[in-house]
Amino acid sequence: MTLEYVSEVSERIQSMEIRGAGKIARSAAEALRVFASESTADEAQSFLEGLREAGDVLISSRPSAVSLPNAVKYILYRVENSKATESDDLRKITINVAKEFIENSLEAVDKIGLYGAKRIDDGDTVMTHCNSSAAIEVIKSAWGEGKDIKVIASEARPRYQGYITVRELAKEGIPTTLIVDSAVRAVMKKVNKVVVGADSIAANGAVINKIGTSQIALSAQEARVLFFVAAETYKFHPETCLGDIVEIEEREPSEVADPKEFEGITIKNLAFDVTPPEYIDLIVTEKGVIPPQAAIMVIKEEFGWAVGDRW
Ligand code: RI2
Repeated sequence: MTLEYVSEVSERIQSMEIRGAGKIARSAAEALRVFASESTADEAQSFLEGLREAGDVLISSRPSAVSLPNAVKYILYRVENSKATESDDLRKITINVAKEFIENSLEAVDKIGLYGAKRIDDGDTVMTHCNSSAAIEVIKSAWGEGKDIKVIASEARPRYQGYITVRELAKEGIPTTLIVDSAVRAVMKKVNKVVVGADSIAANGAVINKIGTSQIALSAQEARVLFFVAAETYKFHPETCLGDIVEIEEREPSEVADPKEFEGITIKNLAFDVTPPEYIDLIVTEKGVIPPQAAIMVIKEEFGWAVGDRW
């Protein structure tokens, strides 16, 4: 039984070599699949103990994207409730459930693209932030339908995931402009729709996404620009129904500036912020397009198993 691959994936998630809430979740599922296929445990109990340990390692990699614990807990829940008693059967179930999670996750992004594209009009200028595969799918899907759209994308300092976004969109031939994060308000009057992704969505509909998202939402609100969030249902945070607060990841100051050049100065590197539901017009999920106020319903329907009798 080896945790080698699991630890490697965990490190790659921490360093952000693997990043993006959806991708993190799929990589964790894949790591559990590999763990199961390599496990030599011949007793059900020891297989399950190893699987739980692997899950804990993965969950501890990054704190803000709930997609990660949701993926791990879902796989564990399905395996633990499978009634299988032999380690071989548990192994097969883990492999199948992990594969199913990955397939469903990819399919969800496609559906979000289709649903979200209906809310993008011909001639629109769409703003996006950071690098969200779900948000990009909405944009690509609208473009694929022949809509003549333009995109404005912000850099997303300090890790510059906006660079990935602009390159990806330009490859599709979509006219794309890159701006610095602080230029958002200056260009908002030219924008018709904002589409961003999510790392977590709380029970009250608040969206936790890349730092800078909330000021884009504020700016969009001021300019009466529609603000959409594209997110799979496994980005809704079950524990927030019970009062939990989503932990905002604080990363190394050195990602912002070299601390040696700023001695005696605190450099803060908050990776995410919270956009209140009042600033969000729609959340596009694979199960449909909903107002942020419906988040609690999504959690009840999709995560009853996770919250169980703690409701
Ligand atoms: P998808 C990213 O976080 C961004 O905040 C992005 O909006 C979100 O995950 C969702 O991404 P980071 O990993 O799942 O770059 O839509 O810190 O790809």
